[in-house]
Amino acid sequence: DDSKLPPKNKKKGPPLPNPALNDPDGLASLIKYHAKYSPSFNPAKFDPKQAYFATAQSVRDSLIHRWNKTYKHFRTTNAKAVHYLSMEFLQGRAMTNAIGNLELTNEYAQALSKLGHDLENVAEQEPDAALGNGGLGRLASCFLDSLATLNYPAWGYGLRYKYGLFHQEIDKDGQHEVVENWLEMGYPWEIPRHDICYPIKFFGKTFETYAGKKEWIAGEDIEAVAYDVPIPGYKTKNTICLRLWSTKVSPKNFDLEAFNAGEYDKAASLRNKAMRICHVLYPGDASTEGKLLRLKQQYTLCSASIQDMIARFKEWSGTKVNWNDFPSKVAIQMNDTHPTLCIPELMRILIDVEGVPCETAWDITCKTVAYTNHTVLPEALEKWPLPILKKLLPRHVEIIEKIDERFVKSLAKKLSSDELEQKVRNMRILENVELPESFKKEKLDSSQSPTKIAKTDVKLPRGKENMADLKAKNKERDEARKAAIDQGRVPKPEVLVRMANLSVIVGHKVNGVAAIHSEIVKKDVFKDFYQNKTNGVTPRRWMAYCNPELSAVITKWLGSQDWVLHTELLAGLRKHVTNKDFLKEWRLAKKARKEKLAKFIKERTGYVVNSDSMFDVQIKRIHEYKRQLMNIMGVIYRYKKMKEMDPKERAAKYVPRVCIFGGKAFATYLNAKRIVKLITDVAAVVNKDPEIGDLLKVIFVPDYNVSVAEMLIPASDLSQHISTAGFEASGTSNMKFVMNGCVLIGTLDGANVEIRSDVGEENFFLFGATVDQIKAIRAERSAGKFTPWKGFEEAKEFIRSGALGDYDYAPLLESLEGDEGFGKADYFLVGKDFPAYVECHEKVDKAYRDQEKWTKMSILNVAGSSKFSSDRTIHEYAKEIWGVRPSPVP
Ligand code: GPQ
Repeated sequence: DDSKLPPKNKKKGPPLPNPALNDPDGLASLIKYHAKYSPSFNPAKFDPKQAYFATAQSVRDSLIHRWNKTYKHFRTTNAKAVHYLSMEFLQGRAMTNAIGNLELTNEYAQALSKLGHDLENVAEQEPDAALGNGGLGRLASCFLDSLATLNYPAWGYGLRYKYGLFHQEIDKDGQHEVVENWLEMGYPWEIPRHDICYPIKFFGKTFETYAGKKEWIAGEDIEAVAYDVPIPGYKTKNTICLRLWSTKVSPKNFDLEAFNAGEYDKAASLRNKAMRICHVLYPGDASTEGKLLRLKQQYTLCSASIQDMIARFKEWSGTKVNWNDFPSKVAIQMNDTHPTLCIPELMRILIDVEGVPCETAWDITCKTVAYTNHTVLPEALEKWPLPILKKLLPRHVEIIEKIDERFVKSLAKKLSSDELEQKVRNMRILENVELPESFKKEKLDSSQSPTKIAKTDVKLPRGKENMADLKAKNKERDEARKAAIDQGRVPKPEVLVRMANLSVIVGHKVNGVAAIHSEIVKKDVFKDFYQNKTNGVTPRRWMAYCNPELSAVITKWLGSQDWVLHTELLAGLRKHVTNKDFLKEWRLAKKARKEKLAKFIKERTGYVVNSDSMFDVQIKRIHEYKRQLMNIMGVIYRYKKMKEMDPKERAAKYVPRVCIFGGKAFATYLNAKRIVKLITDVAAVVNKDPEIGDLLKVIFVPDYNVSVAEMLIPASDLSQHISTAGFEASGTSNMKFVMNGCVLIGTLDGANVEIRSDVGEENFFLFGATVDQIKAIRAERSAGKFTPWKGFEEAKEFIRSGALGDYDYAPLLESLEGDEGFGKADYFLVGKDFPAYVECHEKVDKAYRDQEKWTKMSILNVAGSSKFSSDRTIHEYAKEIWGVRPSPVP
């Protein structure tokens, strides 16, 4: 369409326009310039895709400018910087965020409109960068936004996966995973840095050289090359760097001889091996090959990042490198245990390459690294088989074994012999290894001076067991086990490396991610210097940019936009809560987003929903502990009851609701996939029932990702955070919903606890068993004493009856049945909590009928959301863990 072409650039040649950036005409000419001279697409076309790429290029120019200034400034001040290591960054789209943080939203909207385009539509052309699975990765991305905004010297380090999280397709058989080729059209936000490239080694052997020095000669060599993504802060020049590593081989590893002999696969085999490392996010690790690949990924991230930090430290130190200064310049935060290999890698480089004495290297490493724990689910705590780790990283295993040995010795000096064996077994890094014979001797010889490992002082778990009994039982069990192994009746258990234990032993700080979670981990992980850092989310992306309508109302009534940086100002909304005009504007803003969502739902699913209905939303990864199953069974129960009533009674009892679900199931997690299928089956039946009409609709939004969340969260009235108590470490979408004036229904789990206390108990729908009740509930059940509520049985019966089609739900229903057994006995207490859950939803219906009251609840949720800004979280980490200070670019 010629009419959409940018007006012809009158000047000859490509001198870059240098407009005042706050001038829409100048921006328009910059966009035109890029549309014309960017080589990646045909200049004869200027459709929304091209407009997106050209606009992105123009924004990128500004970002690079600020980014260069930022690191020049950091270099001049040489202040301590934090390095956030994470295997996941769930960035989502970048453009709206970048333009917003540069405070150029209106200018870009006008510029694009002059060129015949609409900013929102152009921004939607961008594919999501989904280099993460869920909460953990999105948290890392929120942290980068806050680090930049608050002017902290910081780096993000991750991997540049060719294929990020899979694209979810839904059909009559349920979920299918399809690769998401997010890099296909090029990613305008990254800057390839071919000058920043480090060798990465795998396999091979270690050799003793002289005086106990070690040399590791590798069996496979690859290279990690940096791709830098600038992360702009809001209302500041500071723009920090997310450095993503990609893998390759150096050209010398390409076998030209083989290629010329026609052996093409052989010629390229090393290259393929190297490229494979960054192919996909979280490759399946059920097989040994899969484990090796995942370990290679983790090690690549750690080794390249540590080498980068060391190179910078040396360069910035000039001629006099003092390694003892390293911890006063470098803080490393490990986002869960995935980057734990940075511990032995830092020690290896210090000792073997830089010649630092072991004791000093140990001391430096401990002072540098800190660890965040994100789960108490045992299956999510990483353990690697020792032989696999040893094969891939022989030198690192030696270092890990040394750390383990020292730790065991230090425990021996501290604990009484009664508790010793059990504690050592629980706390040491290696699992399933016999205590060394010398161990008992060490124990007796307590006159030795304490080793330097003394910082790993432990606080013992407060078990109430009778120690003598326990000891006797353990001894009996151990002897029986040993005899069975000796006689070959039972295979010798594999030795495992517990990454969390390694992180806790070495890290100078360990933290959980919400108050309740930290309490639980403190009991299990038993560390004196244990901390809580309640998660947070960035109010830029999750309020200002995704919900401009509500943000405008907030800004108007607070009298300024300062709340975007200072969320404590949101409390000021409370004093307007009786003002009718305010309430009306609030409702209209929410309504505008609901209409947008209704349109989106129509496009994505074909279903038509009424935007006057209550929008009830549960979006997150599909997992049994998150209990989407309880939600959909509640919907089934509601539907059944509706069908039993006459229309009048039905309309009197229930308010019209749209129950919306979204989330991906891990490809091999069958019960999660069955839950997805169940939701879509219920939707197919309910949505076409003319008797029910608008009173109940069920929607499964396919391919849930960051951008879908940005569409759903602002439009929600009610959202569900209903995990079994004690299982959700924090949750972060709960915070986003609260910030968008959505009321929560939930259990006392994760950050719900703190949210409820901050927004007020009367503005939160609470139900369900609490953490301290769970054990007794399970015990009761295994004693055969639990009788499920008849409503729960009815819902199960409905699923079993075939009313939803012929899919086999038996395995899913079996997980809810029986008193004992793996994957059975309703481990996540759906049946136990179900009656309270249904009752709580009845309260929600009643409350929603009074729209004025509901609007007040909605406002009070936003007013109480201040603490959940990631700015607060980052300030806490900076002060209490990293020891870094803001350093704004002048
Ligand atoms: N979380 Cl261990 C993940 O998203 N992935 C993981 O591998 C682990 C934790 C989540 C956790 O389930 C949520 O409760 C937290 O809110 C989130 O991490 C961020 O801390």
